[in-house]
Amino acid sequence: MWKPLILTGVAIAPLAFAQQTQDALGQPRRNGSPGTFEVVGQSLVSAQQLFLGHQNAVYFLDKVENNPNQINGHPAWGSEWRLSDDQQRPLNVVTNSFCAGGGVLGNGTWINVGGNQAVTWGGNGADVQDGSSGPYFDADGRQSMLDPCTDQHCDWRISPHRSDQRWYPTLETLEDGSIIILGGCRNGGYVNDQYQDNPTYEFFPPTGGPIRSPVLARNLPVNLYPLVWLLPSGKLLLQANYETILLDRVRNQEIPLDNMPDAVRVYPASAGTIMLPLTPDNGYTATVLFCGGSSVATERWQAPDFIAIQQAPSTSCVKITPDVSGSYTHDDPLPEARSMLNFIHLPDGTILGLNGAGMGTAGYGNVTWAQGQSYADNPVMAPILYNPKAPAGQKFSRNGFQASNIPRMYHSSATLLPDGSVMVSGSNPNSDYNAGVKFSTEYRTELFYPSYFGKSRPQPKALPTQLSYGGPSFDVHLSSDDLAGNVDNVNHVSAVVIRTGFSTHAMNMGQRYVELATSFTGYQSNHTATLHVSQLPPNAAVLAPGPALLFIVVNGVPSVGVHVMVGSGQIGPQQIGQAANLPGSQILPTASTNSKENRRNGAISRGGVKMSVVLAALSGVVGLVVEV
Ligand SMILES: *[C@@H]1O[C@H](CO)[C@@H](O)[C@H](O)[C@H]1NC(C)=O
Ligand SMILES: *[C@@H]1O[C@H](CO)[C@@H](O)[C@H](O)[C@H]1NC(C)=O
Ligand SMILES: *[C@@H]1O[C@H](CO)[C@@H](O)[C@H](O)[C@H]1NC(C)=O
Ligand SMILES: [Cu+2]
Repeated sequence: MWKPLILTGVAIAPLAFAQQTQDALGQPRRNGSPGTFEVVGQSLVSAQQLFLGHQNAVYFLDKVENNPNQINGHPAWGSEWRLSDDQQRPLNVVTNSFCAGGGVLGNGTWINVGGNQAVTWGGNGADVQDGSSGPYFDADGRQSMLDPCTDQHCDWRISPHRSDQRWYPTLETLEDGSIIILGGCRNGGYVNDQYQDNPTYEFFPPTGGPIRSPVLARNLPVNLYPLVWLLPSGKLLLQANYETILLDRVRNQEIPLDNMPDAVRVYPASAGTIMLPLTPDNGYTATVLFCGGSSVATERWQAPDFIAIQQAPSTSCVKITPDVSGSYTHDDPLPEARSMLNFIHLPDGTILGLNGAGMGTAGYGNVTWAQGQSYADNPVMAPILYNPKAPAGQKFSRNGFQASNIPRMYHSSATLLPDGSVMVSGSNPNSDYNAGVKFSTEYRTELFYPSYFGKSRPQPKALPTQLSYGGPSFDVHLSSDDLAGNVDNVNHVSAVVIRTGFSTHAMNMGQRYVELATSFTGYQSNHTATLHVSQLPPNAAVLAPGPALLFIVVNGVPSVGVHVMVGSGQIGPQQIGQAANLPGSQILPTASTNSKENRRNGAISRGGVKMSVVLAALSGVVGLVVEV
C-alpha cells in the first residue's frame, strides 16, 4: 500500500470527489469479429442525429417524419437504445429536431437546438408552431433538453430558453460548461441565402441577445453548420466556406487565418473533420484535420445549372494547429474521394473514418437528377483508419477492414461506444419517410468492431468517477492479467478521456480525445502495476466540463470505458488546481535480485522493505511515499 506522508509545506487537501472509485466493467458483451460490421438491430427512428448520452444508452433523433413507430398518437422521431440488452423505446421529442445541433452541458444535460419549424407531411409547414396541430403535433425546433437515464423514464422536454431561429447550427461546450450556439438559417434549404441567414452566435444558458459574427455573414451561402472547436487557448477555431478565423470571445474579435485549401469542408460539401488527440507529447496543442469535401466555387452553389450529384468530392486532407500557426499544411490524401466522411476517435489513439459517398454532396430534393431524392451517389462503404502517429505517406490504412453493405448517405451518424465498438446508423436523403426508392429511409443499425475486438480487455481497478483540472493524481491498479502476464507491458499503458460528442451531418460536435499524463510503478515479483495518473491539465479549455468516458489502454487494447464527470458537474467557473508531479516510472525487481538496478531506479531495498523517496514539487510540498 502507498501511504503519502507530507513532511513540510502546505498540503493541498484532496478534493472530496477524488475518493470515489469504480472498476472497469469486464469484457464487451459482444464478441465482435475485428474489422467487421454487424447489424445489431433496427432503430425505431432514422438516426439523423445520435449520441451516447449515458454509459448504457444511445439517443437517436430524426427529423419529424412519418416513421411507422408511434408515440402519443403520432410518429416517433426520437428514441433510446439501451446498450446492455438492446432494448429500445420511442421518445416523445417535443420539437422538430430537423437538422438541429446538439451538445452536452457541464452538468450533464443534453440540449438540442435549432431545426425546423413545425411541419406536416413531406416537410410542409404546419399552421401553428406550438405543437398543438396534427398530424405530427411537433413544435418549432428551437430548443429541447434531455437528462439521460437508465431507468427508462427520462424524455425530452422544452427548454426554459429559446434560442434564435437556427436551422443547421453548431454547438460547442465551453470552459464553464455552457454552450455556444453558432450560425444557421431561419427556414432551411440546401444552402443558405441573405434573406434567411442568421450570422450570429449566442449562449446556453443565455447571456443576452445574439452577437453578430462577420465571418459567418461574409460566407454565404455555405456557412451552415460552421466547423467550430474550442481551443486550449480559449479561442474558438471557426471554419466556413473557404475562410478560417479565430474567435476571441473575450475581446469579441475575429482573427483571420489562412484560407482553406483545395475544397469546401463545411456542409453540404461535408468533409470529415476532427481535432486530433490532445496528449502530453504534443503539450495539449490542438491540431484539426479536414479530409474530403468538395471543391465548389462560391457562386456555383446557387447557379441554375448546378447539379450537386455530379460534384466529385475531394481527396485532399489538410490540418492546422491554430494556437501555433494560421497556416494549413497538407496531410496524406484520402485513399478515395469522399463527402460526408465521419471521423470517430478510437481509444487506441487512431481515428476511424466511415460513411459517406464517392460522388455528390449532402442534401436531397425532388429533382430529376437525384438518385431517389439523394444529392449523392456511389456510397463508400469501406472504413479507413487514420493514425496520427504514423509517418507521412502511411497515415491511412485499411487494416484488413471489411466494408459494410449498407450505404450511409446524407443523414447518417456514428458514435464510439464504451466497449470500443462504433455504432453506425441512419441514412435518409428523403423529405419524409420513404421506403421504395434508391437510398430509402434506413433503420438498420450496425456496430463496427475495431482491431482490438477479440482480445482480452484490461480490467483496471480503482478508476475515479470524476476528473478535475489539475489537483492530486490518482492511482489505478493493473493486475497481471491486465498486463498479459508481463510487467514490461506497463511501458505501453495510457489513460485516455474521450468525449464522444453529438453526431449529425458527418460531424461529431464536441468530440474530443485527451490523453492524461501517467507514470507507473511495476512489480516484477507478481507482474502487477500501479498506474499513477494525472488529472486533466489545469485548463478547462482542453476538455470542457461534462460527462466523458475514461479508458485505460494497454498495448493498444482498451478497457471498457467508464463514465466520468469532468469538472465540478456544474455550469460555471471551474476550480483549477495545480498540476501534480507524478512519481518517476519504475519497475521494481523481485526483492532478492539485482539491488544495483534497484538503487538506480531510486528504490532502496533492505531486508524485504522497500522505500522510495519521491520529491513532489507540489507548490513546495515534499512528500515521502513509503511502501511497506
Ligand atoms: C443543467 O443546467 C441547465 C441550465 O441551467 C438546467 O436547465 C438543467 O436542468 C441542469 N441539469 C441538471 C442535471 O441539473
Ligand atoms: C416530386 O415532384 C413531382 C412533380 O412536381 C410531384 O408530382 C411529386 O409528388 C413530388 N414527390 C415528392 C415525394 O414530393
Ligand atoms: C504485487 O507485489 C507488490 C510488491 O510486493 C505488492 O505491493 C502488491 O500488493 C502485489 N500485488 C498483488 C495483486 O498481489
Ligand atoms: Cu440535414
